[in-house]
Amino acid sequence: MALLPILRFPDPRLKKVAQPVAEVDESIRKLAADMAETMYEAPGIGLAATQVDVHKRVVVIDVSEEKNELRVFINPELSRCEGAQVGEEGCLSVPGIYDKVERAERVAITYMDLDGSRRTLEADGLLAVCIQHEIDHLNGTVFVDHLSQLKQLRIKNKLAKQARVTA
Ligand code: K1U
Ligand code: ZN
Repeated sequence: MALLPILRFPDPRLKKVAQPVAEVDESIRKLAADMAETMYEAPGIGLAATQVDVHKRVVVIDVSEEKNELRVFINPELSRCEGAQVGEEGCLSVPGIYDKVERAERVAITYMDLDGSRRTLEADGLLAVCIQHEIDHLNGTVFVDHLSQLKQLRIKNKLAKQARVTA
């Protein structure tokens, strides 16, 4: 397995729309394993392939306390969204920034698993939020895109300042 570098907002590659996976083969299973290692090491509760500059529709998520419930979603698609919830979100591509975002409370998705079998899942709470956050990444959207223009400008300035300090 390998740790993969994570793109940082406002890198324009985070705006690319990821392409569907035609076939779940060894290269996709290796990508998912590398993404999981990268997510656990960060640490985070999710990661989309877009964030590691691979523009394929692959997502890994583990919202468990013990970090022992890895979920891999290939070609995830929202099939149902119900209700609304507002919660604080962070992003491994926007380090140190947290803000409130409104999301659906419950979602249903279709996806393929690591064997290429088609599956469905219903989720609520943090898992539902994380699924929506990661599907946004696959569509080229970062959570700060849901915030006001003023907040986005402040975040860009803060991250640019951080980058100068660590350079
Ligand atoms: O996609 C990402 O950038 C990962 C992101 C997922 C996410 C977090 C919160 C709400 C929605 C989606 C993160 O994992 S940020 C880090 C984080 O939330 C966390 C880190 C360590 C322990 C617990 C949470
Ligand atoms: Zn993110």
